[in-house]
Amino acid sequence: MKMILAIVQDSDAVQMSNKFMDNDIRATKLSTTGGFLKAGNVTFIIGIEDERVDEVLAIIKSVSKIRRQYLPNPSVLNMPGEIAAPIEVEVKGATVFVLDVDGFYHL
Ligand code: 2BA
Repeated sequence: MKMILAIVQDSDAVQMSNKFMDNDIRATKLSTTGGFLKAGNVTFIIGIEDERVDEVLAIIKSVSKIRRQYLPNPSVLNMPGEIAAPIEVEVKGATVFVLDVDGFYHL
């Protein structure tokens, strides 16, 4: 068995949750916060048989979208009147970890 931890953007989370349900994939959804942007994202915890990992990854890939976010340029924050281009950050569709599971108990 594997555990998949998938960090996805808020905007894709509902559709992803629905796809997991439709495909009988059990998942737990956590509200999380990215350390860099300090914006909300969603982390799914999925316990799954080894042979279904690719199926889960395919669903995550099909739903999640790469998006661009813009941050104020910190170099001008203390200079009133200065205009500088905001910093562009590309947020990937999903950040996914696949872990081996030593034990699984559903008591
Ligand atoms: P955040 O930490 O808010 O990062 C959002 C986006 O900001 C990142 O997109 C990346 O494009 C940029 N970024 C992050 N740290 C940076 C840095 N030190 N310098 C410059 N740019 C930086 P993604 O890489 O697609 O990450 C999306 C979200 O996935 C992250 O949100 C974080 O919540 C999670 N994540 C990404 N890599 C991770 C990792 N190795 N471990 C745990 N969580 C991770």
